[in-house]
Amino acid sequence: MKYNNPVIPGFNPDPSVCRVGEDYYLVTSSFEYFPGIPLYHSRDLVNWRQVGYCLTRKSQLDLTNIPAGDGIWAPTIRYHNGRFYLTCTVMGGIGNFLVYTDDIYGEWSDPVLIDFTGIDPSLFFDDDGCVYYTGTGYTDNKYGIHIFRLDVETGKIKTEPKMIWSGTGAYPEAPHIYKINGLYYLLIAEGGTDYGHMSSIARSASVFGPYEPCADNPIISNRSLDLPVACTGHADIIQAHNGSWWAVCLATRPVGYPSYHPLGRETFLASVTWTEDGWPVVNQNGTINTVMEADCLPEHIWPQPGARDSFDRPELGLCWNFLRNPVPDSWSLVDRKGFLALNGLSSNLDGIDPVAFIGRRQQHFAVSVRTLLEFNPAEGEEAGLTALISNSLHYELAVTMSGGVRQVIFRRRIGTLQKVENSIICDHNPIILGIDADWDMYKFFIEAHGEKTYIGQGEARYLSSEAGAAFTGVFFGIYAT
Ligand code: 6LW
Repeated sequence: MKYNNPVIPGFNPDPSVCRVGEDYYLVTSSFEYFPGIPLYHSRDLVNWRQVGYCLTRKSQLDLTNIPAGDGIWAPTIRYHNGRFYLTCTVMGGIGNFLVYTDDIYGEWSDPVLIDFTGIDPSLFFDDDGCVYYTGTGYTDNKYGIHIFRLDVETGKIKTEPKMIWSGTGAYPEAPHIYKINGLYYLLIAEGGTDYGHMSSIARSASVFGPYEPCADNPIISNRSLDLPVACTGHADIIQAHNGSWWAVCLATRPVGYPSYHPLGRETFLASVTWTEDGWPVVNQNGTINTVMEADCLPEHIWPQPGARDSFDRPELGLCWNFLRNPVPDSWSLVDRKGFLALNGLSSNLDGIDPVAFIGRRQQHFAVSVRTLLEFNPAEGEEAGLTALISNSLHYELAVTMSGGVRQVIFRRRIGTLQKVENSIICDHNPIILGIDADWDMYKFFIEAHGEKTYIGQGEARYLSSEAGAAFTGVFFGIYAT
């Protein structure tokens, strides 16, 4: 049967998956966005629906002053004895921690801190009741995969962290341990998260090693191949309820030349088979594509939320994110029914101070975005629509008042280069602000009385990690300042 990748499109890197009976739960990294760690649910591993976020309270995730690209890195989700555990790192914040919940549709605990300096933590629950923590860190200036026993209740480290593998190349990261047929398998990412990304595996009779690398490493790699998918790696594997095996991993869909990927790193799925001597083979030959052939689980499709949000429910739809923690009075769904009210703050999209912003991921290359804005700006006030990948890479179309003149402006910021490229005097209020996007260009327009006027455009290439954004993907957002 054929299925399409990515299975979760738009910025959704570092996927980790667990199974409870016939239900699958998957989490991805969310960096400087709040709420933190989107949580997805599936019954067939191909079709996913978002059911919430793991970190929904500031007591769980304080993103104050967190720069773009820091924040939530690489969560791991595991299910053990009726409880879900999630371990993760807040870069630039509390470091490594775990949270847990007994109700996947409910709230997660406050963080339990884990005193290990490093990234990409994972948990492994052994049959004898011992819990092991793996992560990437340093011993004697050597970067590699470390393991120690953990008291999962208190977060206390019970054995000295031990380096167990440094992989086969650069940047051994994202370790996960699985016990399969009595052997401990250690799956890692390597090569850095860019075009050299890959996944490798090793195994041992003892959880502390020594680990023997698979002769066929890397087991996932699209390096140097002319495919529509690149940067494959950072995987988690799982046995499905019918006995089949699968890998989820991150990958990108680069476009253009030299290539770039404005949608960020997305979540991909591949089938896994096993060799006679017990090594996993991902999608027959370790490569991953947009169209895949596999013996899939019976299809289970979810109704997806509509593309339009009329802001007429008491809660924000799950697709919406804030940049860092929201300032409580900076937004409201009840001030005016059917509207999202943004109360502009003094800071804007260029910094890392609190900003009145609500956005959603760009999930497809060819999209059209529009929002109706009603706004009576005072001098210097501004509200608008942005395509943004970081505080130093964004384009926006905004209504503002300057020199006593109400106008619509189109501005681009690319690194330290910043320019208002167009401004037109405009009295329409309300006004529709829109973006027509494809893989090449974001074209910004206004629409009033049914007439569409393009105001400016910006290359998609400069809203990408190739242009300097770290780790994330493009958001479409509305903001006020
Ligand atoms: C992630 C790590 C990585 O923690 O990128 O280069 C980091 N690899 O595995 C952020 O996604």
